[in-house]
Amino acid sequence: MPTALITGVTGQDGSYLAELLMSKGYEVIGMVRHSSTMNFERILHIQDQIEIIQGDLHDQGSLVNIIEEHHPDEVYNLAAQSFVPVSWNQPVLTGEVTALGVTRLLEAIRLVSPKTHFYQASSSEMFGKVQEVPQSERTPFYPRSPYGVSKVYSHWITINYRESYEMYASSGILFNHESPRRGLEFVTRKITQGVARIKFGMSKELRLGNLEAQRDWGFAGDYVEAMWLMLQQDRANDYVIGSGETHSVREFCQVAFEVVDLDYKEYVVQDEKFYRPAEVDLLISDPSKAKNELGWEPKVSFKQLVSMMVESDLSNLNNKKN
Ligand code: NAP
Ligand code: F7E
Repeated sequence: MPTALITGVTGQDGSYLAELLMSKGYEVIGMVRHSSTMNFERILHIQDQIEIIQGDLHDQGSLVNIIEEHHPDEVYNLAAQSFVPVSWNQPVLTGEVTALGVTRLLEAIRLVSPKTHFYQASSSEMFGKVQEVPQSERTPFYPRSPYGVSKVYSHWITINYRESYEMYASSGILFNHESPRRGLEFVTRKITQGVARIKFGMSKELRLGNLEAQRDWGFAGDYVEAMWLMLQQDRANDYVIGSGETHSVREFCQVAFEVVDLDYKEYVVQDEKFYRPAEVDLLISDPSKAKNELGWEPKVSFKQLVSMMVESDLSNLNNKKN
């Protein structure tokens, strides 16, 4: 039975990846950081089937101990401070976790278990002020936030460990991926929960920032399959993972409100509070390398994703009401 370590197992992607790996017969070890209150909402249903261990990307010793104890065949590094606006308020913390944390984990693997296959969660935020449309593995980076800058560092340190030490270290440059498990502060979930609240008469309006930003959105459940496929290849490599389509935040609102037969223009209010100091205006992927080499393609369309998220939030609120 292969063993996989997932950092960030309590996050959106961690929960879907744990489910996928278990379905493939892996023994899954999930690393969680200490907190005074448990934050296992996304993994409650599988908590008994995975081994939960404590560790933190800030703490080198905890990472060495975990790798020593488990010698995992595969490590998926999904842990990060991943919310872009927070990265301006806490740039040093974001760099410590999202950038340097990756070096700590790579060092632990290099010293203790150098044959382990390593996956790094790179991001389309690295393309930032895009230098090319669409963006592929060859597009130069121009990050626009401390988060994006941290992800560029972690991307290159992953490549550097591959080239310096012949470690099997791959990066997935994933475009935005969403689901009913998405954190409430990200725009898609903020919109779908907002739609459900308005439908049930619990809110009168939805306050958002820049409605013109365009993103290449996909379903997280599809994207964790690509992570796994990357670590099954003969050689480590880097892959862009996305849908190849782009849609504006405004369009997301329109489609989400249409699911409950409402017109977004009557409820969405633009609020400067949610504008960013530097915006990423347009992201659209060229995922052809992943299609050709991994045989990966997304299954859930944009409209299916929006409907899935709205329906889920309607059902969540309905259950709470009853
Ligand atoms: P998420 O929901 O924000 O999950 C982040 C996870 O990291 C959580 O489990 C969090 O634990 C953990 N974490 C934070 N700081 C940590 C620390 N110091 N030590 C150990 N764990 C820590 O993120 P996601 O959407 O699942 O994304 C997964 C990864 O992919 C992230 O690296 C993200 O930057 C990257 N990514 C995401 C997308 C996307 O669209 N979702 C696209 C490209 C790349 P707590 O539960 O304790 O907070
Ligand atoms: O913003 C605009 C905002 O916070 C998307 C992370 O997973 O994907 C995610 O980063 C867009 C931006 O995601 C609001 O200005 C408008 O243009 O949902 P988001 P993100 O910043 O694209 C990448 C790939 C990651 O790697 C990250 O970890 O929506 N927007 N109004 C808003 N955004 C938010 N959050 N809230 C608003 O009210």
